[in-house]
Amino acid sequence: METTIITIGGMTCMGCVGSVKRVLDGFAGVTQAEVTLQPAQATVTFDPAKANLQGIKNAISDAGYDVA
Ligand code: 9UX
Repeated sequence: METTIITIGGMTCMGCVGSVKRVLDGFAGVTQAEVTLQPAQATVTFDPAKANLQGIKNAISDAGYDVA
């Protein structure tokens, strides 16, 4: 497993946090996801054989939030 912290822009309330959390929990290969508003970030643990960081970032971006 690999754990990474992704800084997320555009999350303004706990509803946003829930939306991002849902996206991450539903992403194949992600085994654990913690999302916080302050700081606005996600701590994601995933199986590198099943998911990659860019794919995870794209999913967050597709949900309407900003990732570097
Ligand atoms: Mo809160 Mo976020 O009303 O997309 S859910 S701003």
